[in-house]
Amino acid sequence: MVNKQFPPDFLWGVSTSAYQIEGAWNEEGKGESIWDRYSHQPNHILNNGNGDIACDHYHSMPQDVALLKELGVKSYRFSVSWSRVLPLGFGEKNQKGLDFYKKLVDELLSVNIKPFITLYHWDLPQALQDRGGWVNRDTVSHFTDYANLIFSSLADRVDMWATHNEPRVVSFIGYGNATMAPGIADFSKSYQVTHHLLLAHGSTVQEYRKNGYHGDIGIVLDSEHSFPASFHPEDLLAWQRYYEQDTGIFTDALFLGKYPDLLMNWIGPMQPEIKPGDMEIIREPIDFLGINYYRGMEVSFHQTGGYLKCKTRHETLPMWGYTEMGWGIHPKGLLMVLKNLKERYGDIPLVISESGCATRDIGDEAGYVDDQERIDYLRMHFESGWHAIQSGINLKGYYVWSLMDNFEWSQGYSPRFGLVRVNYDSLGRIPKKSFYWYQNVISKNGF
Ligand code: GCO
Repeated sequence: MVNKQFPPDFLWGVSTSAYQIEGAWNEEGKGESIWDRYSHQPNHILNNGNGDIACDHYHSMPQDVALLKELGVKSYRFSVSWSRVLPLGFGEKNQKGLDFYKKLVDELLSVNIKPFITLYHWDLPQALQDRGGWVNRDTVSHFTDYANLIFSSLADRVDMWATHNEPRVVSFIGYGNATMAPGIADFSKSYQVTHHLLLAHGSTVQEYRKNGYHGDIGIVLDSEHSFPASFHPEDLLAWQRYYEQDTGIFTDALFLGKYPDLLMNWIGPMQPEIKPGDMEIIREPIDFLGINYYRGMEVSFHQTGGYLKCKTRHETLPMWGYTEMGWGIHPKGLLMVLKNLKERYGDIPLVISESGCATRDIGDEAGYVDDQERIDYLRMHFESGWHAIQSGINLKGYYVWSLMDNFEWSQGYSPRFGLVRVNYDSLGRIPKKSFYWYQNVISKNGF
């Protein structure tokens, strides 16, 4: 029996990203990206892992599309590797790289799966990093040109696009605490990087419209459910700074055309340089907002809590513990994040563009994983999605992270997020119990 039925055109999907699955890091003309460079340097990645081979998706793409077909997803979210199609980030294109994505799109369409393409999932071409990366305003126009190249090759058959994935991670982790590429430990750059990422987003959306494409274009942000530890004014203000840096700096810019005052006043001289007209570009209306949701976070004031003076604590369900990432499990938080977005910015179409968890995942002799924990996690979060729809939130789809186990950035291959187990020695794929559970949810359009 199905208790929680979803709307008929609901987009059940799964997500991946290029660097995390493709491998073939220097094959068939691909240029070096900042993730290639960063992971090839010692001590950046757990066990000195890297994405050189990853899941070898570049070579086993048809097999992976067959898995998607078996799963029954309506849509598949993946990203294009910029340096695979433009090895230097600009100039000469690499036709073989473009052909790979064309073939992927053709395969997906042949089995009725709607491609959802992310243009930037963190893998800047290294040649652009050498020119200053996202601190350099020129990267904005290089990104727009790159996007145009992809649109001209694929936008006739692809009608769902995200400019960036989680720009916060690029700005504040790539450039702030440096545990992600390009590994620059300098928060004073983070705000200029944020501004340029958003500018690149806005100008790409404008190009998309100008060229008359008729699909949907948006952006993907990560949003935790954060909340203050108490009603003490110091905690409330600490939480507000935290929230504005985590989410508000992006959403206020995208939907209100301004950066949040409290945070801007707090960071003072680190404020970005904004040229006249920039905020109008950033505010260019989008067709949907993608939200990656993973966890709940309690925030309190702490005198030595970094320059934001915040301390965080993962909030998890009673008796549940934490995922293998150490993240708190907070399904209701998803509903709260969506409600909050609607309250602040109005009735924007929303998509859960990522949601999932890393679990302990021990395979049996055949490699089969009985990942009941993942099923429980997903069911509770789907339930929040369902409640969101019942309460009138315009939620269009739900993409599970991830189709298969893959390269989890600085944590290497240790956390496993997949519905499909990847044996990293043989590169074989073995669907887990959660794969079959999700297959059933999709086929019934509910659970
Ligand atoms: C992100 C990325 C994914 C991660 C996933 C699990 O959200 O960080 O989009 O690449 O792998 O979120 O951490």
